[in-house]
Amino acid sequence: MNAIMTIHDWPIGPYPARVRIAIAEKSLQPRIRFETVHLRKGEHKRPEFLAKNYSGTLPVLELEDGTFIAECTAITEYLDALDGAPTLTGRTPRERGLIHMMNKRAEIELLDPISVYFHHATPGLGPDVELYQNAEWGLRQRDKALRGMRYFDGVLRQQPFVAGDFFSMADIAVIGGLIFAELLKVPVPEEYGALLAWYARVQERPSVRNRVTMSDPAAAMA
Ligand code: GTS
Repeated sequence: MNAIMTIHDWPIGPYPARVRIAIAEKSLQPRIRFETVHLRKGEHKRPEFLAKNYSGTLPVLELEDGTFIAECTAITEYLDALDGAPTLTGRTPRERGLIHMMNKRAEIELLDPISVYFHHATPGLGPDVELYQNAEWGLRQRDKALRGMRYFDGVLRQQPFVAGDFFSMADIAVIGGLIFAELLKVPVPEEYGALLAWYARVQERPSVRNRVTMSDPAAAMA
């Protein structure tokens, strides 16, 4: 019997989306249960949750033996390695190095800046959660994310996927960034045609298309 794992989750969140996509790519849905942590109520900053993830962020993977693994990259690496046949994090040392680099670059140049924009230059998660905001810093980070989009457009002019010839964890990180940007109405500029074409293509993958309905968000948010 395969163990059931828990994802501590926010169903519509862009970071949790990364792990939901990885779960579907690996066909692990039957082994996962989702437990919603209400970000807008600040549940992720309470001591009970901080004991699971010191950083106070979602998602967190809980293994059946009580181990907690936080950070999308770490969770994806764990899930990808489970069946001994990695598809998302690379098989050869070269693939693994390139995917890790591009995944990190997607976080540094696109996803994390757009998240900072959300928390600092928009109402974010609301006044009870956003205890310190710096709008100027947030707006700078939005500009950084737009520069990141230009960079990834250039990458995708050269190759079909973010880290090379196949869909990987690095694509999922850029998808997370574009999901976040879409939610905040920061569109990808029209001239970034390669990025837009890639995004249209990856959105056709069932893992990306069905990520929110993977759990039952209506019930989870009730
Ligand atoms: N580096 C972390 C990771 O990769 O897992 C970042 C995770 C993260 O920022 N998650 C968001 C969060 O917990 C979830 S969401 O914004 O995508 O819904 N944010 C809450 C907060 O207060 O920062």
